[in-house]
Amino acid sequence: MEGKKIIFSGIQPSGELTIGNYLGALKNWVKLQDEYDCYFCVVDLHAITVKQEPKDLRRRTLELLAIYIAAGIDPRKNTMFIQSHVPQHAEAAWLLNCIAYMGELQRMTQFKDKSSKQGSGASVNAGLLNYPVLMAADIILYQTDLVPVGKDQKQHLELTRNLAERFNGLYSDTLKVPDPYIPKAGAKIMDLQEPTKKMSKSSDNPNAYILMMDPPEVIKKKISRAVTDTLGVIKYSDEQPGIKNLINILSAIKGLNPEEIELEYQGKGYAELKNDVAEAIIGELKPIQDKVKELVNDKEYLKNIYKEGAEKARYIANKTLRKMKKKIGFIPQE
Ligand code: ATP
Ligand code: LTN
Repeated sequence: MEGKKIIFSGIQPSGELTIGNYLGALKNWVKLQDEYDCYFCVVDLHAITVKQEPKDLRRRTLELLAIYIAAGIDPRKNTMFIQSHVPQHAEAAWLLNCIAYMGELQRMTQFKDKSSKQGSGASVNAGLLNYPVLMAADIILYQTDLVPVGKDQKQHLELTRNLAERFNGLYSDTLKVPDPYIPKAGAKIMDLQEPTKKMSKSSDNPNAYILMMDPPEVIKKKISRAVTDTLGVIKYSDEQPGIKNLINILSAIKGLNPEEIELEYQGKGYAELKNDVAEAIIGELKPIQDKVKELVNDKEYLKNIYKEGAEKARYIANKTLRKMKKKIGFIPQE
């Protein structure tokens, strides 16, 4: 592993995964695993910024690990673990919270969106505000070079960079300043019903998203109901956000440029495009779904992976945390 650049990324077990999570994040992780030393984390501490039913959180955490593996992340090559098993994350988050500004956290788009859903200021939990600081801690603990995420996380990455630079400025060079890695295709998969909004697993309308575990009939139905327009031509343009989104989905799955797809569908109708998009999604997801179903029943196998992953992660994370604490002026334990 020596000499390889380091990648860290994570997904929250806060709901069922959508094809947005898959095409924006997971599918790219699979491509990067050979070239980088990768840490892929199930970020359960982040998930509790919104209320979680304990038994659902337990089920989803294991299912998410199974999805990572089923999607093609090889547990022998990568470090895979559950965030709450590595207490250094919460501890480093505290250290960073003490150099983060209320103003910069309140300006985060995700905070503004999610806090407005939790009601008036008085009842918004502080975890939601501090969420990106914990994310920064996740990343800096591994001296991460690159963070593969969807476009919506770009602002959080900017904050991570600012916090790392601020820490280094205050206490001398300690933390690596990471770069985001945002894919060309699939960086922002849109809502199927309102194609100007990001596809989100927390949408109230199930027709708005496709889940990774949706069966083929459901995928076909949801794609056939996807909102398009009345122009009747297949063009990759902002004037046709619904069509653009379908082209993006196809492009991310097939590894083709949107322009190539546009050319292929010249003179063809929306029904044909929708049918092909549905078939492409089904073809991509089916083997993953079968593997997930098999893996979730093998609790011992999953346990071995997350135990071993956490051991390695704790060791690496602790090295950075120790340095941070020493520079701040805490007395080392030994
Ligand atoms: P929610 O939709 O409930 O706000 P989320 O799906 O955005 O949650 P995570 O589960 O933490 O939040 O997302 C994990 C990864 O998936 C991140 O890298 C994020 O950028 C990416 N992602 C999420 N939605 C999309 C999307 N619609 N298109 C592309 N990437 C996405
Ligand atoms: N905030 C991210 C999830 C996340 C993450 C991370 C992503 C938490 N910690 C570290 C990359 C690196 C989101 O997608 N909502």
